[in-house]
Amino acid sequence: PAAIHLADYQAPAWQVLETRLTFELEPSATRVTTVLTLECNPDAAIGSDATPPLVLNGEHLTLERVSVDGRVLASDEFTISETHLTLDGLPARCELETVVVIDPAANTALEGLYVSSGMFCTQCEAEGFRRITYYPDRPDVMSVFTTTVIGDKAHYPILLSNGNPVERGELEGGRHFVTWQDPHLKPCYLFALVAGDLVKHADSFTTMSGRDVALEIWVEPENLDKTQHAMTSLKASMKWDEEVYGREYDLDIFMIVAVNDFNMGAMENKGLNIFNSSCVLANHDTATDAAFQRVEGVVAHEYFHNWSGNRVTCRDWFQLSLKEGFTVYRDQSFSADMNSAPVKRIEDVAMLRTAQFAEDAGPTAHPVRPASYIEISNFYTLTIYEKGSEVVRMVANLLGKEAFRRGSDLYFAQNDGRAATIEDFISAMSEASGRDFTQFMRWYAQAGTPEVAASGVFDATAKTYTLTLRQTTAPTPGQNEKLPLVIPVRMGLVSADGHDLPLVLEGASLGSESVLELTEAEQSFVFTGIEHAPVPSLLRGFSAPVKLGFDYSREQLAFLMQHDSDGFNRWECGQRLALAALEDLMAAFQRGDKQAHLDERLLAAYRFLLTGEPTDRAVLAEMLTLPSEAYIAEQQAVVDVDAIHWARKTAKAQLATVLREEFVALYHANEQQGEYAPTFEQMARRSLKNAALSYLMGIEDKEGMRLAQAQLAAAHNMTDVRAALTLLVHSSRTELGNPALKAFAERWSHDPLVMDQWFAIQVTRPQADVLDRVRFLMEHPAFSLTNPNKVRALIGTFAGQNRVNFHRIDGEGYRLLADVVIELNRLNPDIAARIITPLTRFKRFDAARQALMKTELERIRNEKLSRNVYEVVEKALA
Ligand code: DPP
Ligand code: ZN
Repeated sequence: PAAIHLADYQAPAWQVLETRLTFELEPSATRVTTVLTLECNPDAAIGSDATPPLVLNGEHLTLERVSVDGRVLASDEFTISETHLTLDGLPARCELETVVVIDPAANTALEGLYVSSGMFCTQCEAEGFRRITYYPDRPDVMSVFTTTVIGDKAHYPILLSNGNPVERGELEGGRHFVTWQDPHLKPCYLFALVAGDLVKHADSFTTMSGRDVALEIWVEPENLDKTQHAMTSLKASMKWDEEVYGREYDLDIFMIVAVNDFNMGAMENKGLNIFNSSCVLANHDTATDAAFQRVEGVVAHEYFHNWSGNRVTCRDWFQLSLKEGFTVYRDQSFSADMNSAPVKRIEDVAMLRTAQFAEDAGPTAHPVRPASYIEISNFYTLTIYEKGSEVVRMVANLLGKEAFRRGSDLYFAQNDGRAATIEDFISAMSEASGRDFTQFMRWYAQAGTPEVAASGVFDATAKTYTLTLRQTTAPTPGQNEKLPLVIPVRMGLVSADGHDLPLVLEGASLGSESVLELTEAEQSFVFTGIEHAPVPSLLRGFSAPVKLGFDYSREQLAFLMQHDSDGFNRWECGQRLALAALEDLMAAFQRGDKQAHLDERLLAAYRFLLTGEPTDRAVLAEMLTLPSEAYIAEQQAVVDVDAIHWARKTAKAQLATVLREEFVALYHANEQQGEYAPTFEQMARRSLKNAALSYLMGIEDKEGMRLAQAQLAAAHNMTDVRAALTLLVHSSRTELGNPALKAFAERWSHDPLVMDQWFAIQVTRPQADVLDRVRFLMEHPAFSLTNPNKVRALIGTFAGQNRVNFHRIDGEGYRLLADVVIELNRLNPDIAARIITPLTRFKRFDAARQALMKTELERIRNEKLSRNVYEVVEKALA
């Protein structure tokens, strides 16, 4: 397969003025009749009357008929291949009709039109529409769509598509139809169709200009009691986007449909969002607090796309972060406003620094705007989404609230109804603020995580503190030379009594906090009027997506953890202190010393957290969580999974032993009172309580055991049930864990989303027998390789989160994953290419593991590979 390059972009030769689709639904043979009103773009015409060829994409389609302006074409009047339909010599304006037959029931790739739990649904982004009909399947071709859906009335009483319903009626043979009209220009990746036996949760929203919008969440009947949170989140999102960005909804109806088999989290199709059921369904019996927050975030994300993505779309797929980075930034800001803002920031940064940094340091590293790809589905990545969001966040912070809002207003005004580029976004920001973004644009072009080395010198005589910042970015595949970026470093200087000192830089008073802009490879900043040596607090709020190094003593870290005025940095300094203590234990493990003691300074810091002034509960729960194994691994030159696992487990046990009474007290202080509600105050209490329980269970404390069993039996809500069940199943006490698992499965076998949790709990068991359990569970009736959620819950969770067992030195974990990838490569290439990720990171491990992982990658390479898996494996082995 060949790569596609951004540099080769050419505007489309033909536009589609109007698209009329008719679907005659049958699971194994759906007929799609497409009428396109086409117009040749004036610049593309060859000479005065000759038109360029019309090249339409189309895959897995059986063509029945093509006609132009009412005349059926003979088979020598067009060219057809496995991927294209080409017509020559068309009039500059014409009407093209095609009739194709497709097989949705056999579509296990879940792209295009497919059947899930007996209903029809679609996923067209990025290039699924070409599996539905012949079409110029590229985002810069925008058209109005009219869609008629015809289906059996008994099986498919509900027929949905984009826009507004304009006509419906009965047909012979027990069939009926509905016609939908979408007046907004859209590219075909935003097309959607749903047909099934569904029920709706209906509500309404009055927009800022006073229009009533019907809101409908469509689900299978048994899920109707899991839709309230999504509806509440949707209304909050609509309101927030009006208030914060001035964006109003633009159709009379907004629909969400929950689907069980879905590759992504959700999809922002115009007026008809289709959601993975895991990102929309939640009630307190079946979903954890984390799931509630995911629902809120994803509902907001997809809704926000109505402007950042749909009204203004992307010119080509290289610009994907134009809509995704911006929309993630928007949903992160929304969630911060709805919940605890510092905790939201901590969670987002923790994810970025483990998963995205690892991606940016691995074989598939790519810029936020890639220069080339083989399969675009492989580029729905943490870099495009999360790093893309960090880049927009830097723009927002550099401009300040008001200028950023002027910039976004201008961007929407200038590009409404257009397919835009990242330059269009940045130029609106520049025009609105007067700021020059020339150098800043390197963030979009350069892959890899920049490292900023900071050092400080205090001069008692001159009363100065000189902070020197040096930036470097390591080479990434295909990019050896890296240029200096614009790195905003928000910072303060903290005095010995814990206060921010007034900052004076080159005679200018900056207040107690400043944003230094590092633009060169190395720069020094001299602060004057400093009487005593300060402790610098750097990169507050994680003001840039970089790795910042400063040679803090552990005393300084403990000090900042208590005194930094920036909540994010208090957490960050606690994490740095914990990391240092964990690295001591890892070193002890590596020299065979299993008696090593945890650094007293970390114990003291924990004692301070547990007994000091009560602070924000939600932040406290984060601060009481040791860095994850994945984050610790990210900080090592060579990852030693066993040392990391042992160190973290040992640190937890020692903390629990010394601070047992405090953890018991913390548990009781945060026990549930009253009805469950998905409020962040309640969530914070639950996470604190369950953090305490987790420490107690880390030493299999008797009282902890009793509390866990009681919490499980009380079954007050899934957050508490799952936490208790996980701790019991992960303990050595199988006589407690096994019956609990069995009872749980009996209670919940009818609910696929709960069974996904049941799988995840078991495959994260740290004990060595877990691999047999994974293989055993793959045969369980509730598991299915064709369902992406099951694959993620069982295989993805095992390979991604059970690091000691996935990286077993006998290579069995690797073999298991490779076996699954090989099967999925045929069934669902998109999921196959995602689930393989842990194997591609082999360079981070010791030689023995590297060899084992490479062997499995080579075994995969010997298969007949999909483009998706081919691209990832080739890059990994390059
Ligand atoms: N549906 C995916 C998302 O919203 C891709 N657009 O990010
Ligand atoms: Zn998105």
